Amino acid sequence: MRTDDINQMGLGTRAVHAGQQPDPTTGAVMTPIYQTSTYAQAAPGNHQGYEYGRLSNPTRSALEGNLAGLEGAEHGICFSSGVAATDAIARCLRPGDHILASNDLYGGTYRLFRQVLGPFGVDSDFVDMSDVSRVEQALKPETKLLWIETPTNPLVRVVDIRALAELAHSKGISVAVDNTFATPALQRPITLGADLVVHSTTKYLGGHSDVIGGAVCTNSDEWAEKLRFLVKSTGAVPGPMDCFLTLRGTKTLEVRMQRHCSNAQAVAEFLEADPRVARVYYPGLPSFEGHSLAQRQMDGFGGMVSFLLSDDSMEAAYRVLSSTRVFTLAESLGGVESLMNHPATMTHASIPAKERHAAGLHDALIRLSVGIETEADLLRDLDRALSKA
Ligand code: P1T
Repeated sequence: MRTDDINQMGLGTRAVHAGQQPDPTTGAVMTPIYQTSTYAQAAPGNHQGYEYGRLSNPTRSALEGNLAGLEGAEHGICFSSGVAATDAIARCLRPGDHILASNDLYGGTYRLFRQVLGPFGVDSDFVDMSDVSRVEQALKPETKLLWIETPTNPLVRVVDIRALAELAHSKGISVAVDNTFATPALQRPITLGADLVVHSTTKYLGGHSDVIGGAVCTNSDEWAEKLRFLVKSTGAVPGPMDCFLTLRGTKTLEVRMQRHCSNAQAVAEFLEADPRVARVYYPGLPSFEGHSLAQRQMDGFGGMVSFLLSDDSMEAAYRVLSSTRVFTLAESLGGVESLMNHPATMTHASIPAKERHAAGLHDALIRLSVGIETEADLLRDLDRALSKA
């Protein structure tokens, strides 16, 4: 199918076909794993578009085309992990530049900005981005990059991408949206004004918890050129097998997300109605602060649910965290299987407690990545675990 035709089609069709062509040498319908580090040249510089595996690889190119197609972007650039994708964007800044980021965000992004980039003279601040006026107040003359996560990790706050992109662009600031939680099946930040969309493809895009990867999608030729230069020069590239696995995952993205969303909605409603639970964080609950914005901005509310027990002691949280049978206690999210995580000691431990608390992240918060298992089994599992609280 021609690229122009595919880009006019629905998300499910793009998930299966974007970036995919039968293999030109054999007709193989599925993109092969081109497990090679280098490519033969007929004469110096006379090659078929591929020179060396760090620069490019046909399996990676197919994945890049697929992700760009899903995000409605001109360019897709793949990395060896989500943090490598984030790092590449941040490396385009210079000493004295400033990043303004969500105060509720993946702990590894905080660690990268503060502990890795800080010593190189790139400053960062973290603010509640669900409030546009706070973002406006926190911008500095040196701010060059607005780093948005929405829904945020782990409080699933919803941030108005369009409003923040307008604000940032009026001051010449680039806007990156980490779309890992929503995926392009539920939210397409480029259509809302973002310059860069970032993914941990480790999560919903891969979808099966068997590969680590990252990606950036953009319509900007300038950003794409800078990022490809960094891929070549710093080498954080995914292997062909990992690209193949991710490509296999993206084909079922739309149907998986539908099930993640319906299961998460059921889990959130179950928890909200339970007296053993004090507070539920899920954009699909009408009682949740970001609900109406999520309805406007997203095509579904996602698979991530966080909650706080009525007994908000660490002991009670630990009892629940070690009592489930279907939910597995583990870092990460977005796979077909349900996971349970304790942000304060696991995914967000690198954010100092004072800053976590200021951002509203309670030490006893439990985060769920709701998988695609049978809904009743998930509810029964949570009910039993809550009885241990
Ligand atoms: O793990 P990696 O592929 O490098 O992706 C980092 C990353 C980036 N952005 C978001 C929103 C993320 O959630 C992550 C990774 N997060 C977890 C491992 C987690 O359990 O939250």
